[in-house]
Amino acid sequence: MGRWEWSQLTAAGILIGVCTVLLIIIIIVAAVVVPKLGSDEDNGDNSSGNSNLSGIPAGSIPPDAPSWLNPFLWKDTTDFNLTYTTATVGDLPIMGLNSTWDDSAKANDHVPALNEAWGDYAKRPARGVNVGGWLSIEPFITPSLFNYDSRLGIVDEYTLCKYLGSRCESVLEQHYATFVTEDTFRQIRDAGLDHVRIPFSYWAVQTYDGDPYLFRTSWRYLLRGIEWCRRYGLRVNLDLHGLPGSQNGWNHSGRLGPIGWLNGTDGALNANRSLEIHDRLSQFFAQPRYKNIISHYGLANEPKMTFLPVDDVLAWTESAYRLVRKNGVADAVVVFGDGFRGLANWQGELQDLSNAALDVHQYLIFNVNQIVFNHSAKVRYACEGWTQQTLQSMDRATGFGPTLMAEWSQADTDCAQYLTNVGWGNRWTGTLVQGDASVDATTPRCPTMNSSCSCALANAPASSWSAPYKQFLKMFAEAQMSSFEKGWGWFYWVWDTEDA
Ligand SMILES: *[C@@H]1O[C@H](CO)[C@@H](O)[C@H](O)[C@H]1NC(C)=O
Ligand SMILES: *[C@@H]1O[C@H](CO)[C@@H](O)[C@H](O)[C@H]1NC(C)=O
Ligand SMILES: *[C@@H]1O[C@H](CO)[C@@H](O)[C@H](O)[C@H]1NC(C)=O
Ligand SMILES: *[C@@H]1O[C@H](CO)[C@@H](O)[C@H](O)[C@H]1NC(C)=O
Ligand SMILES: *[C@@H]1O[C@H](CO)[C@@H](O)[C@H](O)[C@H]1NC(C)=O
Ligand SMILES: *[C@@H]1O[C@H](CO)[C@@H](O)[C@H](O)[C@H]1NC(C)=O
Ligand SMILES: *[C@@H]1O[C@H](CO)[C@@H](O)[C@H](O)[C@H]1NC(C)=O
Ligand SMILES: *[C@@H]1O[C@H](CO)[C@@H](O)[C@H](O)[C@H]1NC(C)=O
Ligand SMILES: CC(=O)N[C@H]1CO[C@H](CO)[C@@H](O)[C@@H]1O
Repeated sequence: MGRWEWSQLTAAGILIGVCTVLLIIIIIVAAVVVPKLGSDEDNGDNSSGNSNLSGIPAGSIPPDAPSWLNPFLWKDTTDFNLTYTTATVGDLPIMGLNSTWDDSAKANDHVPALNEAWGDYAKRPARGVNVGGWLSIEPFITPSLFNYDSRLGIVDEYTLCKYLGSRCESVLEQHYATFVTEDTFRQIRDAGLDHVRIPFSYWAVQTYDGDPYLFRTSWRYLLRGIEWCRRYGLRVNLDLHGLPGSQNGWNHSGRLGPIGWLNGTDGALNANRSLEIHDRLSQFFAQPRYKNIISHYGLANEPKMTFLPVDDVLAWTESAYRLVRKNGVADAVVVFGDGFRGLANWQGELQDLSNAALDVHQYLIFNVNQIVFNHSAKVRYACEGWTQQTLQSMDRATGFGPTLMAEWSQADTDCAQYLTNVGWGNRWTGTLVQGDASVDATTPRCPTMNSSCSCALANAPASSWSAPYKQFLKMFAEAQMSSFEKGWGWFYWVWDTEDA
């Protein structure tokens, strides 16, 4: 996380055998182009939208068309079909999509084209990356969006849009249009990857009860992103990252605070709303055009099952699974989060769901007893610990069975700006005080565990990193890929951050 973007993993050099098995060489040739926020679009728009779209007469759009059907109000019209249509599937607009599609592209010569079967993920694990911080924003990924006086308490998408009010639309659309572009997917393909996980949140589909979230604008960017993946032969893992009420109370669910999904007064209502969201999404993504490209359909990112009643989450997951299949999402792997409850606890749970996979997110920086590992201990744990966990989970006798790692990183510290939260310190230097003693870190948690713990190295420009440090990063990544390829594969977190 933070500075540990995929593109900094330059594995083109000598392969070091960190695990006892042969490692897979991933040739990274990507050079990151950092999208700059705040620049003006040059496609003829003014502050409120496009006033001149070539080929589209203004009169072709009814004056009362809602903004999501009116390209004259879109900041970016590249590659969208601008012909007006009110057609929907699952009550979600198809506006912007072309009628035909072409699934003949393949990401590289080692994987099948989209219109050929991928085969068994246990034999050909996914190698992917997340376009995180794009349609579900996160302060550490785009700190410039959260650059306000701390007294305003702007810490997540909810508080940001609440503060911005009607300006939320232009700020977020500017971000959607620039943070991820067609070139992003081309670079992902060129980096040797074959899958992309796209996090998005429920307000792409629906908003409720005075939600401040920007309604639906992210929907068309999601659809265009999928089309761009198609162009480069990349398969897509759809990741519903924020659910009504918040499934984990973390900032990246949209709203930091109490969990309101399956908990609290509106817990059941929010569970029902989440099913309604999946009812619509799965009708939409059951269309033939998505059959080959949506390889993974995610139900809920990181439900906090260490707090939520486990049986309620399992029952919700089963209902969502059956709904999605009933609506015709037939081929995609249906993905659900491990809920941080320990992989062994999944043995015997939900095992009758076919083509479903457990999603585990592996990091060492969010735990005060693991972040202190020195470099060799981190690599060792990534090799041994995570191989053992993956094998245990993949075996239906000792775990759930199919298991993938849809998030992991090379992060060694939690030093990046806003990584823990806007305004909070970090574990590394022992400055993380959040009012909960069970997770606070008030003494330094770098390997020396004393006042020499510093963020200076981790936060320095990559160009200043030493050769041994870069070698550690490479070995740490290779160890993880080796472990995760004993399962159904992996998705690096995250492709890009603003300061990369
Ligand atoms: C800006 O675009 C809007 C929407 O198309 C249009 O109504 C308005 O006249 C334009 N304003 C300027 C100054 O071009
Ligand atoms: C609209 O755009 C077209 C080409 O994209 C250009 O030729 C034309 O001059 C523009 N009209 C106005 C009023 O800006
Ligand atoms: C849709 O079709 C138009 C016209 O052929 C094309 O310019 C555009 O690139 C297409 N969009 C996508 C996402 O393929
Ligand atoms: C653009 O959308 C319209 C309306 O849905 C459709 O009739 C047309 O075929 C689409 N154009 C292309 C190039 O796919
Ligand atoms: C569960 O909901 C209650 C009532 O809204 C709330 O006070 C509590 O903080 C929630 N629990 C968590 C862990 O968010
Ligand atoms: C949500 O609740 C409503 C009202 O009780 C019910 O009609 C609907 O079937 C529920 N939706 C789902 C997907 O369970
Ligand atoms: C790293 O940590 C391991 C386990 O605590 C220890 O055995 C090893 O000596 C340490 N290595 C260095 C270089 O400090
Ligand atoms: C921190 O601990 C390390 C290893 O024990 C030691 O070498 C170093 O001098 C200590 N630094 C300070 C400032 O105490
Ligand atoms: C308090 C909180 O929710 N913090 C999380 C905010 O999101 C980052 C990732 O973007 C996490 O690392 C924090 O734990």
